[in-house]
Amino acid sequence: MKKNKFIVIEGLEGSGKTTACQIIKKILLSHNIKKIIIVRQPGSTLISEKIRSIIKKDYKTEKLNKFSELFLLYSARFQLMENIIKPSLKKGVWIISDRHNLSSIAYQGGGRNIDQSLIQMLNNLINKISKPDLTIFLDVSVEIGLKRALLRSNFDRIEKQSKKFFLKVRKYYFKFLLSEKNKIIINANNNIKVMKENIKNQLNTWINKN
Ligand code: Z5A
Repeated sequence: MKKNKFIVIEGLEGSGKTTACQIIKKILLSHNIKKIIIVRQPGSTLISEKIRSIIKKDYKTEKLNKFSELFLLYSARFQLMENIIKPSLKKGVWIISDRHNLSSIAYQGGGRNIDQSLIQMLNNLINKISKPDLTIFLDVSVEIGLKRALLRSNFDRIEKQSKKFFLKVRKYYFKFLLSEKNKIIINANNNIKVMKENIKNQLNTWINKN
């Protein structure tokens, strides 16, 4: 039987991460892997979901400081790692996580210009709890991603950022993906059917090898 793994999905808004999590779950089930949980970041614990709503809401009369945003995101991540991911991995459960450390490198480091050494320090603490076995990056253009996100619902606080912000986020994703050993990059500009086939082919190959 295969050892359980911690799989992370990353990408810009509208890249299809939520859709891909369900696709990945079905692929795992086809390998007779039954113990699977899907989590989202920030979120997926009681406290982390409360933090998520603070992060997404535009309070209008009070701007969320970029360091407050960073530490809130990591507070949510520590809650999730300690309370859900670590115990589940111990029980042999496969984890599919919608976003993880790389989002903070790209959004807070790239988008908000926070020093990467601070983010790296926090990532090191998170990685001590557990490190992902695989990162699947859904690569969508900023224009297509935002168009999809807008079709789905009104923009939240972060989605209201400028195109320049998201171009920097995308640039940082790629800069840091270079050093990521276990990764799969999927062209997410394609329609869902093509994206699904690409994920299926690459993930099946990875599962058979690992
Ligand atoms: N954030 C951060 O700054 N730092 C961090 O460390 C972390 C997060 C962890 C989370 O909000 C916000 O937190 C996010 C980054 C920040 N903010 N922004 N902006 P979220 O979870 O609400 O947003 P998101 O993570 O960006 O996800 P999303 O907007 O929900 O998009 P998605 O999950 O990638 O896509 P989807 O829901 O699967 O698809 C969106 C729509 O497009 C939907 O109608 C689909 O049917 C459609 N879709 C999906 N794929 C396709 C393809 N291939 N073709 C056509 N249509 C498609």
